[in-house]
Amino acid sequence: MASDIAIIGAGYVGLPLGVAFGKADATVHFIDSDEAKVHAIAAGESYIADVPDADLRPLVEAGTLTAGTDPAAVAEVRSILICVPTPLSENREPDVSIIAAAAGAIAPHLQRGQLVVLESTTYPGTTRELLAPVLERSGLVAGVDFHLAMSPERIDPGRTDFTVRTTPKVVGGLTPACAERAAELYRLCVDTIVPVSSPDAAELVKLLENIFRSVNIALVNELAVLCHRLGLDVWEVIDAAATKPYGFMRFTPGPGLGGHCIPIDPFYLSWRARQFDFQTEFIELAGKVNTSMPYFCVERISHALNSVRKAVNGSRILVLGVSYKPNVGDVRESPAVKLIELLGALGASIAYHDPHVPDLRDEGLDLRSVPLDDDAVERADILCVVTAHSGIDYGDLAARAQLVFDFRNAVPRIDERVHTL
Ligand code: SAJ
Repeated sequence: MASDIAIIGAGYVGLPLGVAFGKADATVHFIDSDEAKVHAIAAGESYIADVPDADLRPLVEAGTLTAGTDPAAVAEVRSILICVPTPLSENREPDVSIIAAAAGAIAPHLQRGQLVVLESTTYPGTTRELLAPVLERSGLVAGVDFHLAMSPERIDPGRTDFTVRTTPKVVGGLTPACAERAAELYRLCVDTIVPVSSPDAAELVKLLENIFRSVNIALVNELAVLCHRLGLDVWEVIDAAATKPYGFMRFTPGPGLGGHCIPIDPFYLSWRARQFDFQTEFIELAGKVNTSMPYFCVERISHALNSVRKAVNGSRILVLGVSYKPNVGDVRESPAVKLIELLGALGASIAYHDPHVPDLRDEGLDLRSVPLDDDAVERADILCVVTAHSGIDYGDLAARAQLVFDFRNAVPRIDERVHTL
């Protein structure tokens, strides 16, 4: 029985999207090169925190969701969604090779009348200039023989207040007919469709969303450094500014920028802009400020230890929270990892506690999360709150610790032992 939809890439974007379509009674076939993912789906076992087994299993058992590794299966479906990673290369340039590989795998099996949608975050022009020509190796013409559109993913891991259905979906088609065909598909599982004039516009919308965050986070990070010089409390200033009921959006400083979106996506646009002799100075400056924050934090930790006549070298430092943001276990691009590396290079003895991250072996660090027992807390020369997960009693920790550096304004400032950004 052919499925309605094939989803290429069953990761943190593809799996929740497929489940949302499945719940709307569309049949979905996941195609992923990772056999472990394929087997897990077939067993109704989710490997994505936001997708409970209770959502996945019934759809698999009903035959609504299936999975496989063979791209030839796309020949049987009406619509093909590409949800593959778009990382940066070694020299911080867009790496769209995974999109190209997915398109190359689809092309031999592409059928007349099918719809192909790219969901991966990428630079404006990717759909038209990279995806279309590879798919046209099929002999079919994009926008004529098959529909082609771009609809950027807006899956936010860990978020529960907005779902696939309640998050508006931007859609840009190669032609108006392509856009309408894509909109018709997404209406199955999304309440609000936002049509834009082209795939390029849709690609740029997503980048603007994430560059907006990167630049504003850099702004408050720069303010945090300035406030330290001025002897002002950056948290007080931001909290008071956030009382403005209009024209302001609260961002908070921290040890840097983590995750697989915000530190990466802006450089897809700055790379593309350079092809048009254009310097995206905001993006570059934001990147400079955000990547400088772990170094600033090391300086602040050093000064805090100095205030009790200790050096970083030889100090026992307990890092609290190493994932890239609260209440997730993802450590990709996490500034905590950079911070640990820098402190280790200065001779500190590092331990960490993170209930969501059992170990840091994948980050090249021979460290496992330690329990927050008295020994760990009281033996530490300084306890550093780098990512403030929920469910931790920061006040109790502050009372037990010798010294605290709080990078997230999570610790009650009970006395002068608690230092903050
Ligand atoms: N961060 C700060 N200060 C802030 C906000 C974030 O230092 O005020 C840091 C975080 O600690 C983290 C990094 O920036 O290290 C990124 O945080 P994020 O809140 O932007 O979370 P992400 O990376 O998961 O971004 C995702 C994005 N979602 C999609 O791409 C679909 C982003 O567009 C969302 O706006 C964001 O989640 C969100 O709002 O949670």
